[in-house]
Amino acid sequence: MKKLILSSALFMFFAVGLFAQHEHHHSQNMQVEKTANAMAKEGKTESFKVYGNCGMCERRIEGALKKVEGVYSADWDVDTKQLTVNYNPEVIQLKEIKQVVANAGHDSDEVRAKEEVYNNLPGCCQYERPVSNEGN
Ligand SMILES: [Cu+2]
Repeated sequence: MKKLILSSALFMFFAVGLFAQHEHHHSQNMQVEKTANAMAKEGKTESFKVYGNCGMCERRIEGALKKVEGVYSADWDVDTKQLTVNYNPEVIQLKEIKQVVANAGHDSDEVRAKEEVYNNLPGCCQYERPVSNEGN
């Protein structure tokens, strides 16, 4: 009887050991997977000028890009007027991102917002438009 207890205790010991090892291996795989996902999600970062005035503009610009597939992050700086976007170039092109921004009412170096969209912006947001890029 004592021998039986001892051998089942030994068995348990090994079983737990194997299980623990398996778990460890498993979590290591998960880590590798996570890292791969993070790499795929790293995207490309670009900055360009977007015309605007205030915090409302910031929310409008960033908010418009938040819903766009392939755009991981968007940050517009009210002081420098620089929009920094991190995106997946296999899903969306920079020009398309500028088009989304223009659709929200904001000119950039490449795409100009339509007159009626600009005119619909609140008064405080009606920035001085660049004269250099005639569009539409
Ligand atoms: Cu504004």
